[in-house]
Amino acid sequence: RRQRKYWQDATVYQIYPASFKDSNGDGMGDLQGIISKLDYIKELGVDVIWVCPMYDSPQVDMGYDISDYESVYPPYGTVHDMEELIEGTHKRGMKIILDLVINHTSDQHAWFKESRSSKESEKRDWYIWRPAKYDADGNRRPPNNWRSEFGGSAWEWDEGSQEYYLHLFEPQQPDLNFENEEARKAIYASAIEFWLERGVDGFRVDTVNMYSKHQEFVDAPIKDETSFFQKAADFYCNGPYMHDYLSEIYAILEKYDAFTVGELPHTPDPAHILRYVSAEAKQLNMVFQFDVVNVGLGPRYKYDSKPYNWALPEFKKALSGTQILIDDNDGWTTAFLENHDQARSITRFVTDKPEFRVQAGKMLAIMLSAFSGTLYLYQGQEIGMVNIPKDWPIEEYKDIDALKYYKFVSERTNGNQAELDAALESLNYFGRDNARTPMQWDDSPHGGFTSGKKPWMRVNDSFHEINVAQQQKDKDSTLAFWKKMLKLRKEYNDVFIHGNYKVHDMESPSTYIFTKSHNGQQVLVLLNFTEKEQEYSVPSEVDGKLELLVSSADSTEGPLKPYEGRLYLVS
Ligand code: TEU
Repeated sequence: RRQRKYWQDATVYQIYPASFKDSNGDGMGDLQGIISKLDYIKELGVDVIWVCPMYDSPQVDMGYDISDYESVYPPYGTVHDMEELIEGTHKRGMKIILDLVINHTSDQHAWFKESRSSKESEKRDWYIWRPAKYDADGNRRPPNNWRSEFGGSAWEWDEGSQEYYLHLFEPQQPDLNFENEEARKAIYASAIEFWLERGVDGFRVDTVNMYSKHQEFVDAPIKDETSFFQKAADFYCNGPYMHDYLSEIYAILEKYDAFTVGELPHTPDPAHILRYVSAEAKQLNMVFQFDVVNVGLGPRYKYDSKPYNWALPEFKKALSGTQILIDDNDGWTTAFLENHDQARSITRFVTDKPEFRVQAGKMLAIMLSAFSGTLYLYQGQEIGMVNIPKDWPIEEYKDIDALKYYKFVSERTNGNQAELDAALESLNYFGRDNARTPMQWDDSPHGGFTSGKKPWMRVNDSFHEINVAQQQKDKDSTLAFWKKMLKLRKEYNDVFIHGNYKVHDMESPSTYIFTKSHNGQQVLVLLNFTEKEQEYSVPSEVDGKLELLVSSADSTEGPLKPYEGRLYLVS
């Protein structure tokens, strides 16, 4: 094994600028709001903050549609505020990483405006333009049948210049053409070097495996008979030049000693993942695998599924895939359950029933803290925030992905109310909006998120019971528990963060029992995912006296209490 890097042992705290803290009462979170909470974050035991896109953007996809990489979305602040944030983070001994969104820009980016201006434009080839196809009846058709990630065609017809352009996400997010070297150099300079020069310590790299598309642009196989558009991830993910592009990016980052965590969707094969994260390959430092957050999703459309439509072994298998990835090789992994694209983990993977949700949150804290890899916490996870209340109407949902799905169901079923209710139920369970409600700071109006009259998105009504101020006063709170777990994780970092993982009850539908071992040191982790007491047996390879390090239910031995997590040191 190589020498350890600081980011391996780090806890990273993810901030969603729109919803973290509003400092000026306009209802939107902002950079000064983040700066005002740096001490809170530091005190939690965090080492690195990750700030989601704060760049200038028309906000079609909450800032993942960037119109200018070198300026800040005005409601969030200015580049000067960013410099202050970077400095404030460093002053407190923390690092800061930004989101790197370069697979696509906004259609309002100057480059795209120029590219679309005419077929002869100097920047035409910076994006992916293709002529129309025509069917037997002479109807215009897109170049192929690829479906975009948010549904509908991945191609948009441009009336002005009479060609289609590719967009793997919304039409307002045209894909850059990485085959064009000039475009690549320009995006590296604007999105990467500009911010490294201002002192950021690395990047979370958005959709990192989509830059290189198979250039034949052939039709994807028809698996969904109900639609012309088909899932095509195999054609636009992990394409032929992916690793060349990542080598170029790595070379830039290396000069600044910056680190990266890539978002790696549609890539289940461990050998394949290793090509991205092995230290020797010099591509990325670690990735987010998607198996865990995909548990229970519909096969054709992700929201075509019902709440809790999965069993515990699936969840354990997915998590285990992140843990065994780094056995006996020089790669690195991540431990996470939440981000701005995912529902709240307590609701999604355990239960948010009022009598159990605190237990559930503490149990997940034990699980995540004992996992190998860099730990990622999403804002609000530390206080056990839960999903949006079930009775919120669709009008409270803001995410383009959710609203498009709802519209799609409405069209598919001619507005059938039962189907629409089912769609809302699914969005309430899986939807991205669950993560995007404002942070719950206290029990004053709007949870103390804003002093203004109306936040950009409604605050989850649970702020009366779940908020930072209340939990700071309570030594048994989820917040206090997370602080304790993050300390333990540092204290026992060899075995928690770098240990070898082994699961002992993969097929059990009720419990999750695993061990971590490192150079003769061992811990045993016992988790009860049910609301009943559960007996367990100590795995045979656990050889020694069990010394309790922590229990989320204050028990020391005997059967596991409902949703209890317990962690023993084997000595
Ligand atoms: O997400 C990319 C991604 O692959 C998904 O998880 C995506 O959220 C899902 O397909 C939606 O159903 C990243 C960002 O995290 C996400 O917020 C952006 O919307 C997306 O890229 C486009 O930039």
